[in-house]
Amino acid sequence: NNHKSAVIWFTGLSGSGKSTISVELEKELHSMGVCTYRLDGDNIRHGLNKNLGFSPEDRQENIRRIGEVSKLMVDAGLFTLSAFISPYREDRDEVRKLVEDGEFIEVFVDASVETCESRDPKGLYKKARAGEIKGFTGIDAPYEAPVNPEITVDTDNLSLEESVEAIVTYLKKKGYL
Ligand code: GGZ
Repeated sequence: NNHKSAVIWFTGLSGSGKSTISVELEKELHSMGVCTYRLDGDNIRHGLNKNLGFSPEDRQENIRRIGEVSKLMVDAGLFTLSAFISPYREDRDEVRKLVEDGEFIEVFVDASVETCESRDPKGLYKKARAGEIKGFTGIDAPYEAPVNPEITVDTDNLSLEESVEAIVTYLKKKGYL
């Protein structure tokens, strides 16, 4: 149980695989005796951030609050897995600045809009195409890909297991685990 804590920040389009990968990574970390906490839309957007929508301003405030919570979790010694679209580079960089050097590990979950749209597990892309959801990331709202992420997982081509493995390998190589 001798590890440095950090926030593993997953960014990517809806349907890119952020949540799925974070759930599997968490299982892997637990099997190694690492304490974690996972933040995602289910436990944040229905509670702490239930007054926020999807305008650029609300997304910025969403990410700011999640960044502050992530910092608290890291201070508590937890590996914090945060999975949010976080489409704006500047907002992600603000979170990076909030924590100590080496405590922010940005994971770009890289899948093309075409791939995400073909998965469309909740039918949201279909609704966005039909104009029933306005300002949907990747359709009529921007997604700014990271320029220098610590890790990129290309989920167009990697399996879930391979994606998790790539992150674990990074964490070991950098001495987090
Ligand atoms: C993008 C939206 C939108 C719009 C609702 N744009 O696949 P999901 O359903 O579960 O993931 C998406 C989630 C995005 O919330 P985040 O907090 O991660 O977004 S951000 O970081 O940009 O603040 C999607 C659903 O909410 N959703 N409307 N317009 N995704």
